[in-house]
Amino acid sequence: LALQLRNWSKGVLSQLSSCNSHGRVSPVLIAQQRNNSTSQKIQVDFDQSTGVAVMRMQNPPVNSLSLEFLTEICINVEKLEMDKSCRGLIITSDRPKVFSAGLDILEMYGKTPERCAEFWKAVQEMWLKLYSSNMATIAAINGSSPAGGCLMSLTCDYRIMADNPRYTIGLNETLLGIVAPFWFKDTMVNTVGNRSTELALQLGLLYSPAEALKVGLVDQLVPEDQVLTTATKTMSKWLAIPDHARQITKSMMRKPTIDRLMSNRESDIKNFVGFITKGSVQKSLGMYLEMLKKRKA
Ligand code: CO8
Repeated sequence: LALQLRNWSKGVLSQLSSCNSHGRVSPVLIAQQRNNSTSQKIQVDFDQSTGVAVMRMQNPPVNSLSLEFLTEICINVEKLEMDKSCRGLIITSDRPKVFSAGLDILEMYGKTPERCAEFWKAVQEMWLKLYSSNMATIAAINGSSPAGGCLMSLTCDYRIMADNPRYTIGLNETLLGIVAPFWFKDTMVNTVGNRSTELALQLGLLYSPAEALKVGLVDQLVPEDQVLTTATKTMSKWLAIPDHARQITKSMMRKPTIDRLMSNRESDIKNFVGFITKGSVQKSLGMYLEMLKKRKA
């Protein structure tokens, strides 16, 4: 089964990688949009009457982004993107207390260089698809959102977070002894500016919701039980803008950042694999995993 899954995701990812310079996908893998679809780890509810889809992540325990999960996210986003009646996408979590724990650390620990490369390509793909989406996108952040989880929410046009001081959000890579790559950094700079990014990335800052609002990492805080309803209401404001004007504006703002990764994908994969397979980095990741386990105990 593992082998089948691996081959399947390989095939899908190689198809998914046929993006144009905006990260938009050529008409491969075109699937007619169904109203609702549920895969094992993702539930998509598409409301034809509003043109808004809600994508719920349900990858227990903490929605960590494994190769398999990233592939499912890409497939679901692509299906929605292809359906011109879908104009808005809300991303949220079905798991309690966590939006996404970020990249699956186990995908970066003790893995072969080939597998690491395959994984990283999927991380790139997820970012490209979401950051260049023509849909209006809102992250309904109903739990903690470290590292890759924060990156995923940063790809959206607007972020609404649950006002619960126990939750945190940020690019905390340095705490794991790893380094956020240039396109993580660019996405953060585009959102909160250079100085806040410099502090956040070097110190691996994980912000409380109130702090995140203050630096502009999220746009709005609401009580936990109102995250999704607020996202839905906010989406209608975004969809009141004519699509083409909003889309061209979004592309104008994001294209230089997207192009930068598009023209450096292979070297970025090489850098990642070279870095992550280093003995010293593996040791740091091992210690971080131990710390996560101990903290639990
Ligand atoms: N990957 C894999 N497993 C994880 C992850 C993860 N990111 N996060 C948590 N887990 C595991 C835990 O180890 C634990 O496993 P087990 O049940 O076997 O002990 C299980 O998930 C549940 O975790 P918790 O008990 O900690 O759950 P809580 O609800 O108490 O807390 C949190 C949830 C806040 C999300 C907490 O788990 C946490 O802080 N996790 C770590 C988050 C993190 O630091 N992620 C960083 C990932 S790296 C990344 O995304 C970008 C990398 C860029 C690479 C660049 C290299 C060049």
